[in-house]
Amino acid sequence: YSTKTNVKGCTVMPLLIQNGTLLLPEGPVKADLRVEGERIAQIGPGLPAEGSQLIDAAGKLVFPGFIDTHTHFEMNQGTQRETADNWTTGTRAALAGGTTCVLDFAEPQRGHSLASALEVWQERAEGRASCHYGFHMTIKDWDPRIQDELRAMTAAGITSYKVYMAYAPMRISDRTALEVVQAVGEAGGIVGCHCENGDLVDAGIAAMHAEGRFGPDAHPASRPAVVEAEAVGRWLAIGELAGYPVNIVHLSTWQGLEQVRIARKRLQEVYVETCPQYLTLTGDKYRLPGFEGAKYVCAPPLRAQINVDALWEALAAGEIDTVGTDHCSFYFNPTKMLGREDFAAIPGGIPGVEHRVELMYTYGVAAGRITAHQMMKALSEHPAKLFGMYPRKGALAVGSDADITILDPNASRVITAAGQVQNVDYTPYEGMESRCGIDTVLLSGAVAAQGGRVLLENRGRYVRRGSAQFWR
Ligand code: DUC
Ligand code: ZN
Repeated sequence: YSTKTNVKGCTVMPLLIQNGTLLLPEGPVKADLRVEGERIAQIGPGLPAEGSQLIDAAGKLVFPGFIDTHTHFEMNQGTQRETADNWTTGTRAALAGGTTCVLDFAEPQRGHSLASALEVWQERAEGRASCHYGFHMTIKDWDPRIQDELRAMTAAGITSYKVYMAYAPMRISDRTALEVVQAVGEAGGIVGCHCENGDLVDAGIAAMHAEGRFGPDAHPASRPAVVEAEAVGRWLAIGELAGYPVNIVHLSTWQGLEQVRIARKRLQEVYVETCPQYLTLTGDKYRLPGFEGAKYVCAPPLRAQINVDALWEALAAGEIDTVGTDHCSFYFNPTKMLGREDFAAIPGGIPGVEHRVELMYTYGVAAGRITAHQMMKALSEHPAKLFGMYPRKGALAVGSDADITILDPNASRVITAAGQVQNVDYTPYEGMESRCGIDTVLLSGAVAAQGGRVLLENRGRYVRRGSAQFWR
């Protein structure tokens, strides 16, 4: 076999992953996989080994590199509420945890162009990212000038957007949301929505304050399930009127799920993301002693167990399409402490980019709730399809990028902040068991992480994405 150059620019031998269980698009198959240069060159049983560097994957699961559909790295607005992870540390943690590509949210400042946000995000990520990356674009303002930018965004490889129904500085009206979905749809993109009713959240916070409740336990009470479900229903009405498929980010409730089912009954095309925190943690955390509950403050909030069960069932039934982290890490001390006197001032967001794969395997696959093939779809194939990267990414297939994660189902460990790569002083998953190991991670054909340790840094590249491939 001919030698080729890899992501480091070095000449490398072909690499042969032997005897693993490959999670192919059609299902798991015991076979070998050869990588040449940055691509997958061959898949089959008993491939000849001579001339190749060997990786023994016997007893292990070989996945197409995992894609995190939802991160917020370096969301710094020049305030005290800066995120703990920047592009260097966040992508390093992603890679250590088996994620080879992240889609982060570029956030224009109010009144600024989409191009300005893209430029800032490109500058932050370029040369610093340790995994591959793309950007969704957040739309806060909507006017003819912004609408005109959509074509340039498509050309730049931005084909997915987000709007917010909550958060005073970002939320848009229903009428604006309708126009955004139509314009983005015409441009070949898809819009996701943060579905919480902002007015009702404001009312909920005021009601908590009026009752003298200022601690973290008031956070979930201020934005209960119905606040999400109403917004999901409204967002789906907007999608139906616009006549384009829409996405729902970080769904957390069974009531929201029911709204999705109603929309699908009327044959509406809707895609749904949830996050590991809504699948593995519950709202009990907000009642931890002292200010501990602040570590779990995120929006939407953690919910009761009935929602956790419903989300797993929906994932297993194919009703939920993607699992992204919404990684938005803040130091407990000093950043979360900004809300010591008032839960509404606690910066909302939790870390997760490093632990998503282990959590989904442990509490999903090992627990018998979903299969490894379903995990592959939710964490790799579906993100790649919905966000215009398939089959270059999201598939173990000849010609696809050799972004590959080998998982050892016979390893185990306990997740701790002390042992994490993420640059943050806690993890919401502290003490939880991981019933697998992230054995080896290939990034564009190069061994970039092993055993949770990053071997190659700053080799991530921008992914210029195409239009969504819808499958519903
Ligand atoms: N929710 C959070 O908790 N943080 C970042 C953005 C979001 O939607
Ligand atoms: Zn988010």
